[in-house]
Amino acid sequence: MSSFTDKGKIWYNGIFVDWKDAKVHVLSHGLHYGSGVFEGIRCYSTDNGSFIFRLKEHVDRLYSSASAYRMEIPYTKEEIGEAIKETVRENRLDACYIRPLAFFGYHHLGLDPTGCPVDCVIAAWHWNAYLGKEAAEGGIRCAFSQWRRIDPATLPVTIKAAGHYLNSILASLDAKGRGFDEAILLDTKGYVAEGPGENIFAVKDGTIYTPEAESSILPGITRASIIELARDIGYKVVEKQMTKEELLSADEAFFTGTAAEMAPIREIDDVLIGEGKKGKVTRVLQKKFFDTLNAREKKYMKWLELV
Ligand code: PPE
Repeated sequence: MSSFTDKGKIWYNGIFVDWKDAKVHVLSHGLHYGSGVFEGIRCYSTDNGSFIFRLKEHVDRLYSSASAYRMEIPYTKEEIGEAIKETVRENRLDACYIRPLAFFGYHHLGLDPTGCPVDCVIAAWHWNAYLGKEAAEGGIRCAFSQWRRIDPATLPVTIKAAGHYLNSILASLDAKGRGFDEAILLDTKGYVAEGPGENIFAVKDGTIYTPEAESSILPGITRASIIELARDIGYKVVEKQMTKEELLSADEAFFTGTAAEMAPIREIDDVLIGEGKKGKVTRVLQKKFFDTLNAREKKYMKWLELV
């Protein structure tokens, strides 16, 4: 995990401040209760300029996340979209990861955040290979976590709220502590849900499976993109409940996510998935996906927004 370099500017409530000056009060509501919502967005450098992948969808999700917690972001979606692009430009970044965050700020403590200001920040930096340099090619080793994915009856799991990530942190610490690259969380019923920060797919006899959007998952923007690309190529994609056994006996499995991009899973709990290497379907999809991100697919240029 690479640490920050402290260089650059962060967009903070409408103005750019030096990286080291982007601070909050220790009694900010969001710090105590995780009452913040955020996004993870990627920008890619291509021969035709730098493009942000599915900016509109990410901004839309940020606002849905906020509304689940009755948080009113004091900017329009257009203003936030523009500020995201400006942050990339201001920092003279080409390929980067972008993290917009809105949180209940400093005013009072106590669980009802009504009256706390809504503070907004946008930071951007180089964040390569979330699951390690070799992941995209060689695949990763996963473990089923002892922690179950948060349940829709407990939290609005389909949105990206800061506090929800304590569940992901526990799963991640658990898997990494046992020497694995990443965790896989089951839902409270015992079906496969997702990774701590990734959606999961399996391939069996040429058909692609992924847990349905209604289950305990964050329905990822990468997930939706992969489903669309796969169907356009001609693969059958089925969104349904997936048992542990179905995943373990798959021919191929992979993770998708903004930070993780697309990473083959070669092993789960020391059981090889298929041949224990990047599978055929994964290879085809990954190429299509990376070509799309790099503005080499005319059909999907609709997903790219020029910085
Ligand atoms: N599930 C979870 C729980 C999740 O956090 C992410 C994104 C996804 C699925 C995939 O969603 P999408 O990025 O829209 O395809 N995780 C973000 C945060 C990761 C982090 O460690 O921080 C991300 O990838 O940006």
